[in-house]
Amino acid sequence: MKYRFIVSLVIFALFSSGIEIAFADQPEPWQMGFQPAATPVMEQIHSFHELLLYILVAITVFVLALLVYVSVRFNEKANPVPSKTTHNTLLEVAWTVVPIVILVVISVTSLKLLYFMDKTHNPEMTLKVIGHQWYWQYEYPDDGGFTFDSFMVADNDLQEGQPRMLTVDEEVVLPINTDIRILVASEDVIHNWAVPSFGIKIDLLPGRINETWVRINREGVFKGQCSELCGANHGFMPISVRAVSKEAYKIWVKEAQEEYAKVGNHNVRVAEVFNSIPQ
Ligand SMILES: [Cu+2]
Repeated sequence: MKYRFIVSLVIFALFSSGIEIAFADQPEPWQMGFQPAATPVMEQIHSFHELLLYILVAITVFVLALLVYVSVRFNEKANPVPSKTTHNTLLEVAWTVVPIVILVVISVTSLKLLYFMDKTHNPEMTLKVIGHQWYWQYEYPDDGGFTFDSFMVADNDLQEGQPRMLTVDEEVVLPINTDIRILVASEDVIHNWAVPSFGIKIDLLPGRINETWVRINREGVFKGQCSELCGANHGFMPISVRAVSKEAYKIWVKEAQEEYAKVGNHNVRVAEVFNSIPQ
């Protein structure tokens, strides 16, 4: 009983100490695997990765066992007179067919996943992401077409609990359990909008629109970064997506439509933010 009480106290303390930290999906010190999945795509990437892991562990162990076996069984001492055998039909067919089967399994699974990731066929809403040197611009064409820019928060302006180089001034807000089409493009050079928990890493090209999709299955804050070398401040354009309930999203949209209608010349903000980043 006492033990349980202490555990719940610790959990409560952890959660109340920093909701931002407890719920944000972001890289952690000494992290080994992927970040937890928040979309069906990332769930499938997780299982595909597991499948590959099983296959490669099995192959590695098998080859290692063969090597150990031949060096023990067929070394000069144990086997002074080597056999002159050169062919074994069954063995040769096996070592051709088995790798083919493995490759077919990998390619079929991989192609299925690629097509699944490609697009959603019945999007309930669209988000546009436009890359700039060096910030993101987001547009909500289905909710009146308001748009805003999202900049990194410089070290000096960070508040407690906000992760360095992963915090932005304006988060993208999206509803959970909604098929969202994401259209991406760039205004200058190639950027890449990458959010690990969503299983998204897509190039933003000038003069071309690329498409991907998400269906976020839980509320939270999901962190990502630009993942294409796009110039001097490439490392200073993080992504922050806040996933909220559909009701909360509707309320946010109303506020956003008013707020972002007022935002004027964004070049002023560009100058402000870049002056605060140490060069
Ligand atoms: Cu970039």
